[in-house]
Amino acid sequence: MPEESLEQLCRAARDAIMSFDEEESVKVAEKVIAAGVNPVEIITLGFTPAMVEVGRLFEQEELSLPYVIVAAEGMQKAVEMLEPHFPPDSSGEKLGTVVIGTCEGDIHDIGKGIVATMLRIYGFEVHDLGRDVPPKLFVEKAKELKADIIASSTLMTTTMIAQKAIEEILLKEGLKGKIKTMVGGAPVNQNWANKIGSGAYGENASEAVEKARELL
Ligand code: HCB
Repeated sequence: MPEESLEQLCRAARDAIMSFDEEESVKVAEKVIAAGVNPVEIITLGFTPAMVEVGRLFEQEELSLPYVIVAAEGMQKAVEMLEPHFPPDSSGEKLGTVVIGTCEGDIHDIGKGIVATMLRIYGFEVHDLGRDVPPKLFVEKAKELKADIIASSTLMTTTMIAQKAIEEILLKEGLKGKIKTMVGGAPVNQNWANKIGSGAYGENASEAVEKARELL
């Protein structure tokens, strides 16, 4: 069977997510590995835009929750399979250390996972604390690991407050500005970052890498 091109595989990744077929997402990941195509391209140009589209359709009430769950699980499985095949750090040197996680009360972690992956690929040492992470833990871990940046993610308006709490803890502990912060997630924007005094806002994973570099 001839190897599939980057374009064909991106289309297959998008189709797998949009057809809510978890097994198909796994099959696409297998094809990507077999073809030796850069998996990062498939994640950023194939899976991610399709997942963003799923989010848009769900918000417009054109999709119900079970579809979203299947799409999300398919994407997560594919990313897990592709991760060991990522190219080595492109920079060749460690740029800085980042502690990343999804804020307390929030279990959405697909976007956070993509940001963590992209930061690693571009030369950051990344410690992913997972999801439902209390503000205090972000700061404790950043101190323990001598991290340069705390990157927090939140997908719900109700959990955005945790990002403000991180700034308050840093201020109280005299660490504001010493440990930089970056915020992200669908309800977050630059105004929110300015309002709470965060160093940066990342609209997507590529911008998150750019902003993290600028913070150092
Ligand atoms: Co969920 N959910 N959900 N959900 N969900 C949202 C977020 C709503 C907006 C949908 C809606 O109602 N309109 C909504 C929140 C409403 C609000 O805030 N007011 C919502 C809700 C309410 C809920 C539940 C409460 C539903 C329920 O149980 N009734 C529940 C949450 C429970 C909880 O957290 N305690 C829930 C559950 C789920 C799942 C499990 C079905 C699934 C999550 C699976 C998972 O993550 N493991 C899910 C999903 C998938 C979504 C939507 C549809 C898509 C989110 C997503 O993955 N987008 C989302 C609708 C939406 O966002 N439009 C909906 C794709 C990724 C790639 O984009 O924005 O996450 P992203 O990340 C980007 C970007 O933001 C940036 O880079 C990423 C990559 O480009 N970025 C950062 C992200 N983090 C960053 C951090 C940085 O420092 C820098 C940049």
